[in-house]
Amino acid sequence: MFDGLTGRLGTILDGLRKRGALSEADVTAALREVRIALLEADVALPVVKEFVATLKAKAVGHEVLRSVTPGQQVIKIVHDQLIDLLGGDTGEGGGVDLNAEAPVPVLMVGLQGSGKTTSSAKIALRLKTRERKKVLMASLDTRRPAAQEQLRVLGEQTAVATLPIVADQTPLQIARRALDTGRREGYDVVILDTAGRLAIDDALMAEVAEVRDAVTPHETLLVVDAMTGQDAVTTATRFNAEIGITGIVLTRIDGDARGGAALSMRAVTGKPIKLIGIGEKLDALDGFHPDRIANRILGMGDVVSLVEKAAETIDREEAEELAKKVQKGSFDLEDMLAQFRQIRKMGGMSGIMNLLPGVGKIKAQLKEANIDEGQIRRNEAIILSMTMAERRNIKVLNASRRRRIAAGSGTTVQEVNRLLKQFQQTQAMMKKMTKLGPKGMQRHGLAGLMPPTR
Ligand SMILES: Nc1nc2c(ncn2[C@@H]2O[C@H](COP(=O)(O)OP(=O)(O)O)[C@@H](O)[C@H]2O)c(=O)[nH]1
Ligand SMILES: [Mg+2]
Repeated sequence: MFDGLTGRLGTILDGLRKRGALSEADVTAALREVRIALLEADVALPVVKEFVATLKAKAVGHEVLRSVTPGQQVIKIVHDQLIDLLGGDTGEGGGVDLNAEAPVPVLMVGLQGSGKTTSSAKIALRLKTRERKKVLMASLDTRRPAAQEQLRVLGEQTAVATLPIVADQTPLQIARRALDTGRREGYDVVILDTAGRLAIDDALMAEVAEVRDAVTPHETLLVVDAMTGQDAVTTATRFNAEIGITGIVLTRIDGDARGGAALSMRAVTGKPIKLIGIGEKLDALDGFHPDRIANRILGMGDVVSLVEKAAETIDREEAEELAKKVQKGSFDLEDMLAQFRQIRKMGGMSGIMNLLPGVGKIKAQLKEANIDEGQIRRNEAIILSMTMAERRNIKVLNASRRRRIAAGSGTTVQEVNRLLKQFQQTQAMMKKMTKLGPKGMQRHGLAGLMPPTR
């Protein structure tokens, strides 16, 4: 996501940062490049214009240009402006609003193939596991013969209830039956998955409107495919005008390198992106966090998502602990050991790579470093051969202790030294990451986080 934009903005902003003083002309020139970068990311033209105009108004202020770190200030302004563009920092990460009387009706609408049925199941699974909600799903798609069956199968895979299929019912009849069942059987949420069309037409809108009037949904979520770029934004505008939507589920973010739909959606439609689909698997759904996405776009890395991902794989407390330590800089070899284990549990480096700062650079570094699992295991063995006191304070590790550890772990003193060096780099990098902020980490590179090789 946002690959091109991240690279371009990174270069532009790095250029600003490197200069000590900034003139108004410098800022204007940089903003011209920002404009081009956004257009190339397929952001809607009116959105780009307003974005750049607002940036300019804020960035050429005297306080900014006269400050000690004008480049840094401009980057902060871009960062804040991006968060605004994406819908503001709500801190909640979107998600489905269930603040209504149960069973809360959630209507899923959108064009055919946008991901409605998949997203219905993903949302149901998310509500079930995260919020312990009892969810019922019903397919109102009577148009495609296999559609109701598709939802039933997804229900089985996620262990979420689906409304029994009754032949020859109309969408409206199914919707009513779903709500009745929801009420009678004590469901918290009823998700209604509608049929789509290949393009917006009156018949589609009439059918959806009829269902909407019958069930008065608390949430009407429009599902759109991010890869269709500005078409997704147009679709959202139409649906909102004709049906009235409460939020957007943007799917196939995983295949969308440019990000134009994500960046324009809020500004053009006025409706929030609530969830994003990031893959075909049923857990590939994320909340939409403008702040985290702005960080990602600016190459600051999405450390929060990284920690969350870790938390899903490992113990949540352990992950929170690690995040705290990273922030405080009190990271020791015990933590590094936990980290090695996590990396292995999380399915190697590739899964977490995209969440880390400076992705482009890291990929290159990773290739060079040629990480292998075996090396991670050897590093684990080295740390395991140390006493707890040694793990907490590596300063005590004199030559004879290092020899003992090498022998104990079946490695060499060189390997022990390499691990210790890497640990010190990681520690230093983590300090810098919190002190210098975003780009500090990128510049320093990720070598420190990676196990030494060779
Ligand atoms: N890569 C990717 N594929 C998705 C995503 N969401 C849905 N799909 C795929 O898109 C296809 C159509 O999805 P479906 O839910 O049947 O669309 P519907 O016609 O709107 O109900 C399926 O093959 C899904 O696996 C996503 O976020 N990422
Ligand atoms: Mg469908």
